[in-house]
Amino acid sequence: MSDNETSILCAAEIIGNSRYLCVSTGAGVSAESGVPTFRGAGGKWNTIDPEDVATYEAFSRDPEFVWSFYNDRRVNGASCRPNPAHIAIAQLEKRFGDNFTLITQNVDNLHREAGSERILEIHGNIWRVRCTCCNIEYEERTNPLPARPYCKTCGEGAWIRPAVVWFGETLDFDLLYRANKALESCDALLIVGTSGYVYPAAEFIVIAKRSGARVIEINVEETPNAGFVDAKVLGKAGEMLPRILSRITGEG
Ligand code: BV8
Repeated sequence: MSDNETSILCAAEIIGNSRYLCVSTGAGVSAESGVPTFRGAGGKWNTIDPEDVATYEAFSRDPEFVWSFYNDRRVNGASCRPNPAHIAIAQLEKRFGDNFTLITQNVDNLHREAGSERILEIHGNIWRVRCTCCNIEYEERTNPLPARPYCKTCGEGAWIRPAVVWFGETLDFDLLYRANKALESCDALLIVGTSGYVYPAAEFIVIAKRSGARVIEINVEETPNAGFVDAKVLGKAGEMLPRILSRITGEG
């Protein structure tokens, strides 16, 4: 049996025998849907400096340039659909019921479109906007948005921004509190498609391990988490997750 097959079996055993499952996802879970990742081969940050487009300072300096970056992602995102990884995670949620929490760094909405409901979008959502004047937040599906998008309430001159968390901005306290509670409660943490580079998400494995959870990681390459995981599944999330799920359900 290959090492990876052994890891798939080990992952299925951990999840199948756990009481409370936490899943933490990054950009890699959406790669097979056509959403570019940030780091690694073809990563967004290989050609664009995050400081130029994903900070409040960048937006204050040149909001049109920042919106051109997010409009490109919205236009690309409109043609992206959930892949088998998103669907498998939604099926795991159905299996675990209230003893399940999905924490995602992704802003692409694909977990919701796949049917996930117990989801914490800790970095926000690219289909939501927030007014920089009145602070109202709402879903805005106009795609692409105008080069200079303004608040639907305040009107001309009142810029809206993407309702996402930029570097240097704090995460929503309630979301972070709920994520930490779930990580402290789980006895299995499944980490899918994250480079483990961005904080505070990079620390989720520490919280879960400290609480006694066993950890599985699915990635196409080794990450800094490698030394801490109980099962390391090397492969594409869209291929590995259905294989793990079928082992759990006895169909595989
Ligand atoms: C904060 C939203 C308080 C916008 C994003 C402690 C130490 C050092 C630095 C810090 C720290 N605390 C805070 C910081 C600063 C900063 C940070 O972490 N910097 C990094 C660069 C070191 N953090 C913050 O500013 C956070 N705020 O902590 O507030 C504070 C503030 C200042 C100072 C102290 C405390 C806010 C961070 C949120 C930033 N916003 N996104 C947007 O999307 O436009 S982050 C951005 O990166 C995305 O959300 C993305 O999801 C996220 C993380 O990246 P990944 O998801 O991991 O994606 P990546 O491309 O890196 O990796 C993809 C992985 O998938 C790879 O491993 C690849 O191998 C794998 N893969 C590819 N294909 C597949 C696959 N795996 C499986 N299957 C496949 N098919």
